[in-house]
Amino acid sequence: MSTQTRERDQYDDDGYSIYRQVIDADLIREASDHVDWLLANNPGIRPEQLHNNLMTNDPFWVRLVADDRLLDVAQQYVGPDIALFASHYICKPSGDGQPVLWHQDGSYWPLEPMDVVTLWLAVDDSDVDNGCMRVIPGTQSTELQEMQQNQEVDNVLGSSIDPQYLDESAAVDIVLAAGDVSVHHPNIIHGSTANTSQRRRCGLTIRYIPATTRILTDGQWPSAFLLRGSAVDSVNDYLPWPTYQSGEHMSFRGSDQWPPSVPAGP
Ligand SMILES: O=C(O)CCC(=O)C(=O)O
Repeated sequence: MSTQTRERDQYDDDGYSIYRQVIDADLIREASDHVDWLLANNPGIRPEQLHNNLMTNDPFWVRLVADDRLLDVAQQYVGPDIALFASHYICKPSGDGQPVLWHQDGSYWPLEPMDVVTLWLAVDDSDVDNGCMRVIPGTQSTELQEMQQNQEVDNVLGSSIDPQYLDESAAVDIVLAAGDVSVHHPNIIHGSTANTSQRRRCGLTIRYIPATTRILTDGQWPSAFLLRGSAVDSVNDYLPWPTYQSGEHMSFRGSDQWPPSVPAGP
């Protein structure tokens, strides 16, 4: 049985929590190199839009989201059998980094039940000046609403929540140092402003599900990996962990031995 932590208590009360210095500087450096590598290999994609469809065959990405320190945090929310649903670098370049308008994540997701948690790993220091994430505490109890198309300004999602659900005066800034992690609930109303500073603001969103949550998809979901524990029979089809190929993938510490032995299937 998992122990209730101070962070978990805050999540239950407010819909979010913060864990300091989860990932060491060397791995954060590799994550930052990974963003540069992805951008070089995917010309034309904005750095806010590095999505999980790019990770199906990316050993470093899987290595990062399967890091035991992140899974130990995720386990406090989803239990010991952990799969990945989605992951996305939101890398706001200096000067013209796009905002993420106020929204609820679960409204976009084909999950049944909506049992899922997001970890947001700071790849750069993230603060008010470079457009850190902002949350409205307590709104995890707001039912999921349909998001509305919104192109008033260039923005990452192209949609936002109806303003009637929004009390921006209650927003809290999630200020993180590189290597810190924030955790948020799929219903919490959150977003972030544009990055007009001279510093990049990069974070990796990681959406973890318990093996009991079904991904509703017609085909193979591009980032369905079993990361810890066991699968549940007939719930999801999981992808094999990608094998590192020199020259095809970004090299990283331990890449020649990647993947290690994978968790047992059903
Ligand atoms: O990175 C951001 O600014 C927003 C992140 C977000 O909306 C999310 O993780 O769901």
